[in-house]
Amino acid sequence: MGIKWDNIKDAIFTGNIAGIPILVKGAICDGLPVQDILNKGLIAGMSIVGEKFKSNEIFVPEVLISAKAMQAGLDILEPLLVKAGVNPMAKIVIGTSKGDLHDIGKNLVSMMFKGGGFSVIDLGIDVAPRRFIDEAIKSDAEVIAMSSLITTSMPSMKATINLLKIEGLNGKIKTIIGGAPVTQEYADEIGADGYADNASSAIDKVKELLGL
Ligand code: B1M
Repeated sequence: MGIKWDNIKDAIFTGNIAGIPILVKGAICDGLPVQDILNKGLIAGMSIVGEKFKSNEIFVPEVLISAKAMQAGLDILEPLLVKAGVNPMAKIVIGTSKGDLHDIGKNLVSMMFKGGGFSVIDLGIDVAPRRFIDEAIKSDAEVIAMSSLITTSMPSMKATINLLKIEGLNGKIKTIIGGAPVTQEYADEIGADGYADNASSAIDKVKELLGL
């Protein structure tokens, strides 16, 4: 069945948004386990995308198209995975911090998390500290991921981490931050558990934080 995984991986890598649903449905009809279709097909394809993105062999437009292809595959697999009782690796609440309307990078990170096997609750843009925390508690999430593209929205990330500390949730719910003006130094300064400078390293960082 090697060729089937290669077909799916290639379709993710080349961003074949129309082809992925056909390939995934074909694999399901052939009786292949949904977990294998996810891991050996879609996630393996997205890993290649992540590696090539990291090494500057491909760039944001290609990654966005691959991410859309990934989403098209996940949309078909998701109900089957739930039915099969396959648990996602962990739950992540993600959003762009309060005062900030930029969402392209956040969407990319969100898609990469989904592609990496995480369950993602995307709160969108302009997300206040209280909302991040309420949603993380409600959904029993292990991670809050915050994106900021403008310096004026960075203090809101600090406010979220401070609120987590006040509520005794710091450490129980891990925090990861990122976005163009954000740095490792800033993450250290505000007490974030993790920092990543791009979407693929965000996956590595969350896995590291959760010991996965
Ligand atoms: Co605005 N904008 N913008 N903008 N915008 C920037 C960010 C800016 C750097 C442009 C500039 O002046 N050179 C500047 C910020 C300056 C600063 O504070 N340092 C700026 C400004 C000033 C503004 C406005 C204030 C302009 C105005 O109204 N006068 C305004 C702010 C509105 C607001 O948010 N309140 C504004 C508005 C807009 C648009 C609405 C027009 C549009 C956003 C559309 C949208 O997002 N839907 C926009 C855009 C497109 C940009 C630029 C041109 C591109 C941003 C982008 O999408 N990059 C940007 C200049 C630039 O960056 N070259 C700029 C592509 C994206 C894939 O990269 O988001 O960096 P990025 O995400 C990366 C990494 O950062 C990382 O992974 C991603 C993939 O590698 N990452 C994470 C991101 N989040 C992460 C989270 C993680 C980990 C990694 O963990 C949780």
